[in-house]
Amino acid sequence: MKLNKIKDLKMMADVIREDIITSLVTAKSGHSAGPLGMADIFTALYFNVLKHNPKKPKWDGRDRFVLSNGHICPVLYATMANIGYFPKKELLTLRKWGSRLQGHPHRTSLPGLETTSGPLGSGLSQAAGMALAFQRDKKSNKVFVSLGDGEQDEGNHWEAVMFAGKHKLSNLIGITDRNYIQIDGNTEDVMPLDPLDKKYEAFNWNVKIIDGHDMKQIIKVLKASRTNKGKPLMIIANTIPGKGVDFMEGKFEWHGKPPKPDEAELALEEIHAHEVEERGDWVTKHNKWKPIHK
Ligand SMILES: Cc1ncc(C[n+]2csc(CCOP(=O)(O)OP(=O)(O)O)c2C)c(N)n1
Repeated sequence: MKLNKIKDLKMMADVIREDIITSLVTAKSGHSAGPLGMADIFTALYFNVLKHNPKKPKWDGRDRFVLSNGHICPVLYATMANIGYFPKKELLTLRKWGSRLQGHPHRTSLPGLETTSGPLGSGLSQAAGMALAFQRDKKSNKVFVSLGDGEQDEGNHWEAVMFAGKHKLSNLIGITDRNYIQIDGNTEDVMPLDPLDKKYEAFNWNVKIIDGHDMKQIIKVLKASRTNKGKPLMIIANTIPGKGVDFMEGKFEWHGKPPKPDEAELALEEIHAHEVEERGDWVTKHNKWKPIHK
């Protein structure tokens, strides 16, 4: 299912946020801030930009999507379920024993996952390898990779940055979740990264900086990335951790904990109120993309 209208994409992002909250409160563990912050970008990727087919996850012509910041997988799972990779009710098994939806993604368990991830700093190397193979085979597939900002404290990440710059991997598109938080504080206190754009430019990358919650801008830049030329592209997406849930927004304390039941209720109310504000009564009457808690 492709969504072309900005209002439909925004609505889907809200449904995905609701599903993230519901899966986390059911799991009783997991990460809240990163997944909520990246919901708009994941919606844009899977519902508009990526070439992929949920019914044929191994289709050769597909783009590759690598989740390097594996801990934000609740947003990946919620997006994949909404677009049809697996039944939505399976989101309620997040982090359970035997579930296909582990706390960090396990490639061979779930169709549609390109890599197993969790150890930070390794996704860009994997994605660069895929991009180099496509470049050598003269194939038009693109490789998109989602990266945390705190993740970029890892030294091996920068080896891959150099490698991709050297090989001019213009089919490689990185998306940095620039939310300025990591596990125990602000990124600039823990290990300063700014000016991040200048660092990538120095390593021979193209750079675009976007507002990671402005759906129009996200779609424009992601679509344009398909014709990126000469160098790899890093999209630095300024996002708000916990976006959509007032008491979580901007707080690093929500990096790695789930909402309690009363907090989840508040969060769901707030996200639903946002949907209604955006689309009015249409939401309650016609919402064809029902979140799992309804
Ligand atoms: C190699 C490695 N070291 C440590 C961790 C534990 N860890 C998980 S998430 C995280 C912080 C990552 O920060 P960021 O990439 O900014 O993610 P965000 O807080 O935005 O979700 C850490 C240290 C890990 N997963 N892998």
